[in-house]
Amino acid sequence: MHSLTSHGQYEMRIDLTDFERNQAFAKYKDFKIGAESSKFKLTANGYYGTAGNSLKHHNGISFSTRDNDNDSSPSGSCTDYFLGGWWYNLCATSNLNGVYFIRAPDKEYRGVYWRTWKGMNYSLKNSVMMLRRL
Ligand SMILES: [Ca+2]
Repeated sequence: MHSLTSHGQYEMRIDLTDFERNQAFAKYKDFKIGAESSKFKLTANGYYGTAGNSLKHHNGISFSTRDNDNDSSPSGSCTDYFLGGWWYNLCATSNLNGVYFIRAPDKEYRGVYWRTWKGMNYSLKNSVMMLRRL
């Protein structure tokens, strides 16, 4: 992803679907993933769409996994709670790599969510991230 987005300008479109078949999208006109040395820092600017900008809180943040804590929480690791890998800040207003649930999450905020659309406790049915060169 870094290699791709470091050459030319890319946009990201994220399509979200809930369990009632409603859909929403978020599009970012300027989307980049930084080099490994930046720990794959996210750049997501130029939002427009119907889902709201739940990547805003994650813009400029490095990627964290369970064995690599790069979040903004000094006292612990967001991934200990959220389990998936993401650009965790303090910690997440979106978490598309969260745990997949068919019903409500077993713990608060642990599902696949996009706060500005369905809140943090609605675990989405489907999400698709699509990258396109402009
Ligand atoms: Ca931390």
